[in-house]
Amino acid sequence: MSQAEGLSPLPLIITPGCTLPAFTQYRWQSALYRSPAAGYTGPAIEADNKAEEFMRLGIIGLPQSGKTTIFNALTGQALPTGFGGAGQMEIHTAVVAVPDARVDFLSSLYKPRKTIYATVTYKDIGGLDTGIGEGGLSGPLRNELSQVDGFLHVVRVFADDSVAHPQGSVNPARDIDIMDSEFLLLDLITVERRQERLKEEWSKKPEGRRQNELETALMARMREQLEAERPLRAMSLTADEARMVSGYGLMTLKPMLIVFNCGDDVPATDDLYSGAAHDPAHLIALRGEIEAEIAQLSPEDRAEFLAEYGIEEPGASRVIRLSYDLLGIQSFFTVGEDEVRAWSVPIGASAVEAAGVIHTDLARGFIRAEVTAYADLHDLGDMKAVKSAGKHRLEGKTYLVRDGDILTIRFNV
Ligand SMILES: Nc1nc2c(ncn2[C@@H]2O[C@H](COP(=O)(O)OP(=O)(O)OP(=O)(O)O)[C@@H](O)[C@H]2O)c(=O)[nH]1
Ligand SMILES: [Mg+2]
Repeated sequence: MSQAEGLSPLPLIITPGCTLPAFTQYRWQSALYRSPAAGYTGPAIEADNKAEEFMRLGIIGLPQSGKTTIFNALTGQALPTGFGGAGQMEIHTAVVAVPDARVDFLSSLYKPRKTIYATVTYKDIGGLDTGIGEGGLSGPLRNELSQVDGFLHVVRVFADDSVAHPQGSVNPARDIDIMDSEFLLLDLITVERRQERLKEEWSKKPEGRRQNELETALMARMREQLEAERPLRAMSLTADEARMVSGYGLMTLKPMLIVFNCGDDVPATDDLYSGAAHDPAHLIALRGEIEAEIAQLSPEDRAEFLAEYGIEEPGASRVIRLSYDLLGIQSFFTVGEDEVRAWSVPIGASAVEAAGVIHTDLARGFIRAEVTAYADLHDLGDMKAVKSAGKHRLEGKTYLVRDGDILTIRFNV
């Protein structure tokens, strides 16, 4: 088996319903209606890419699993690795441009003054260990965990006698279970506290009883789910329900990508995990140390190195692609001589919502969206050809944006 084959495919275990569109949807709405930053006077296109709102991924895992190594691989940083923190909280943050060949093409076509890629924020969150679920989680650490939109759980697979394993042996499935149980326990505590609170409020706030009843029912369902040792992300919640709990920092509600940190000699990945708690589509094997080295190389050296190790695509790109999928996000583009730019919106976003991501004024004064599919522009070569082929459309507010749409918003404020 070649090394490239060894990296994939991952085990096929079918788990129903491990994504949570309703939750993503709520985050999206809260971002959409945020007003522009105070004192903002620049042109519409200069507005912050609100995609960062839903693309914050927390890298977690047991001590010494390779979190910082993977962080380096994903972000091109060269932070020191190795045991230093002794289980203490240590956070590193990096905002990374999402590589996208479509943006490269559009940029070569329009030759804009600026080319802006979508971004994803990675946080290396060190400090998790066994026992956190029993109240051993500090406030600041809980805050960090609450604020990310999803987790990359780094699981040690590499064998190396010089790196101590906190559990004494390498056993990926066990380590996944450990972190899952800790998070289940944390959520159970959160839900129980909320249940007590709701009981107290019942008599104190008669005016809020209707809402109280709705939430009490939801908490009972969540408790049942957690007691059955199933993550909350596997429940189906309505947008209202997701909104009710969005401020509670429920850990198992967030989507999670399992990252197997493999050593040089890639092991067979089939028997790394066979549980039902994770969607097989959300498991990925990376060779952390090598990937971190690759991320330090110049583009030319990188191609050579990848070929040498039989790696078809750097892990960083694969993780980003999976993260889009994990968080239910897609990209659309705006083009012009001034700027070619990628924007991210949740799958299911309408044209007016997409306009609002560019600038709230565009949503407010929305008239129509001019829409071209990236593939049509790519195949036909330029916008003139697209138009004469009848592939350029006008769409209204409720049009559902598709991945790769090139949008021009007509608006009037
Ligand atoms: N052999 C080998 N060693 C690795 C690999 N990935 C990480 N390591 C080593 O494992 C040790 C821990 O890596 P880190 O990236 O610091 O792990 P961490 O999870 O950030 O550790 P803490 O933050 O201290 O919990 C370091 O000595 C790394 O060099 C790998 O793929 N192969
Ligand atoms: Mg670390």
